[in-house]
Parts: sequence; structure tokens; C-alpha cells
Amino acid sequence: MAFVERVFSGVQPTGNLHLGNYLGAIVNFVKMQETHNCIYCVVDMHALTQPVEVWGGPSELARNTREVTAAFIAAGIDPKKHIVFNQSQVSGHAELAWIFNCVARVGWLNRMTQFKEKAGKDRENASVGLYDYPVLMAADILLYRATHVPVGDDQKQHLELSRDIAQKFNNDFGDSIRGHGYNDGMYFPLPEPFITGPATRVMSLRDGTKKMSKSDASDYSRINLTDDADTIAQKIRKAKTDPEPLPSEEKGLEPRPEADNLVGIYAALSERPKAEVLREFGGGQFSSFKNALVELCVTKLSPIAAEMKRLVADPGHVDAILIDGADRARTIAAETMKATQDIVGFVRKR
Ligand code: AQP
Repeated sequence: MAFVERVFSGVQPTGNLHLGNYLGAIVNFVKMQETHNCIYCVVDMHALTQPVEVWGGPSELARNTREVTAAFIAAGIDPKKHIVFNQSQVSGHAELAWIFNCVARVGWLNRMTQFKEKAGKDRENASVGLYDYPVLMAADILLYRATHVPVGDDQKQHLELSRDIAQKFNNDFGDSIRGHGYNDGMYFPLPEPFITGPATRVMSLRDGTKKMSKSDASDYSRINLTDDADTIAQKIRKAKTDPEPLPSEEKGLEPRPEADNLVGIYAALSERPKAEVLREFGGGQFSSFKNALVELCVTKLSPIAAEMKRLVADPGHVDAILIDGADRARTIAAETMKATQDIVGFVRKR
């Protein structure tokens, strides 16, 4: 069966959005609006998988949910043409996750590296939700039978799991799926990851081998979308580098993670290939490259920060966007849930 092409992706409201979230995910969310019907979700239920100190408690969760929504809109997502909402307003996410819990295998979840990293040494004390996170993510995507998922590189493994769940559901319930009129036995599409651009994995400014992340204890490790020009300048000037001048060719970046990261950020923000950036700055000192990077970051991020500030000052307006988006998302989700319940054999009101 040919599926209608649809994009779904989500961002957790767990703290300050940073340049990694922006370049790895949100920039592609904006681009895909031109060619696809898109659904962008603030995944507040995922936030709860971490200890309360990480997501900050109820009032922080609400504040961050509005701030991520504001970032979507400030970056250029159109909530009228597309759908923007928060996950917890559509109960289908949790309902489909339960069915998928019974499709996914424990062995599959045991291989998820993000759980291992986030649970750390104290695995016994991690929430069941953190372990089950990728199953809820599969439900998020497949509730809308989405075909394309723009994400950063760190989500690749979870996307593969979503494909495995869709495939196993289609196999396990193949006869029932065909019996309900889906003649090729494919009720759920196998969603395609869309991981593209020169900054699919933006690294920490303090350590080029670690991902830039909201939960890093050092604020100097990341550039937040709400940082002002002085803060951006300070963070970039303090960013770890090495004593060598920049190479003139990409190959020269290979053993130099910090240099590679900064060049990747410059390339992504200026929408030019890394090779072209190196043709301009190769052979020069980091200090002059960093000055150019500060200027570029401030030019690109300041208008977004200003618009976010304006939007979060009007929470009623942001909430109205989320409520309208959730109403439209719920209509699509209800169709999927009815068909899924029929396929599984759940008796329901007609
Ligand atoms: N460093 C990154 N480089 C590129 N893309 C990134 N993403 C996250 N970090 C980077 C992408 O941003 C989207 C939203 O991420 P998320 O908020 O849902 O979850 P996350 O991956 O757990 O984000 P963080 O900021 O790294 O949070 P913590 O500190 O909790 O681990 C996703 O598409 C993600 O790939």
C-alpha cells in the first residue's frame, strides 16, 4: 500500500533548547514543511521518564512546554498549515504504546544505548518509563502513520526500533490487517529517519567527543537558543580547541573533534558545505574563526531568541496553538486507534 507521506517529530520539554536541538532537528522540521504535511510535538510524557530534578517539576514542565512551542514557531514552523501540539493532550499516544509494549521484545530494548547512558550505573533505580521510552516514541510516530521522521543522529537507533515494531505488528496481525481491507498486510508504514546536514550530531563545546546536551552540568558546554549575544560570544571564545591552525581540507578535521564540531556548526548555520568553510578559514588561527562564528551565531539566533521571548510572554496564545493542534492531531489519531483496535480484536462502540 502506498502511504500518504507524513512527517512526525518531537522535542522533550526538559530544559533549555540548544544549538544541537536546533541544527540536528528543528532546522529540518522547518524545511520539511515545504514538501510534506508535518506534525511537530512537544513530547511532555517523555520528559517524565527522567528524575523530577531533571525536568524540574510541574510548573517547570509547563513553562518548558510553552518555551519549546515558542522555539518551533520562532524558528519558522507554521502551526496553521501544520500541526503543533503537546503529546499528553492526545491519549492515543499512551494507548498505542501499550499495544506496542506487547509487540516489542525485551531483547530489543536491552540493546538501546540511550537507556544505558541515561540510566548510568544506577540502572535498578531508573524508571520503567526510561526503559520503555523507545516504545512510546514508536507510538508517537505510528499513531499518525508517519512516513518520515527528522531527528538528530542520536535518535537513529530508536528509529530503527520503531521500524522493527511496525514490521512485527504487520507480521503478527497480517491476516487481520488483510481482513480489514489492507490487502498488502501493511497497516503501519516503516518510518524513514531523516538525518541530514553538516550538524546531525553537535558536540559539547567543552569536549568534542560528547554530545551537546540539555542535561550537561556545564552551561558552557552548549549554546542555548535563548542565550544573549554576550553569552554566545563568551561560550564560543571559551570553547575547547587545539593549538593547530584550521586545516584547509575536511580530511584534516578527522582526528580533531573540537575543530570538526566548530566547523560543522559554522557550515550548518551558513548553509554551506564544510569544505567551502575550510577553503575560507583553512590555515588561519582559531581566534579569527571563532570571531566569525560568534557573529554568525548571533545573527542567526538573536531573532529566534527575541521571538521566543515575545511568545512566552503570552502563554494564553501559546496554549491556544497547542489546544488547536491537539484537536487536529486527535482526529488523525482516532482513525488509527479505531483501525488498530479492530485489527487487534478489541471490541468497541461503532
Ligand atoms: N547534540 C545534538 N546534535 C544534533 N541533534 C541533537 N538532538 C539532541 N541533541 C542533539 C536532537 O534534538 C531532537 C530533540 O531532542 P530531545 O529533546 O527529544 O532529546 P535528547 O536527544 O535527549 O536531547 P538532549 O538535549 O540531548 O537532552 P538530554 O540532555 O536529556 O539528553 C532530537 O531529534 C535529537 O536527535
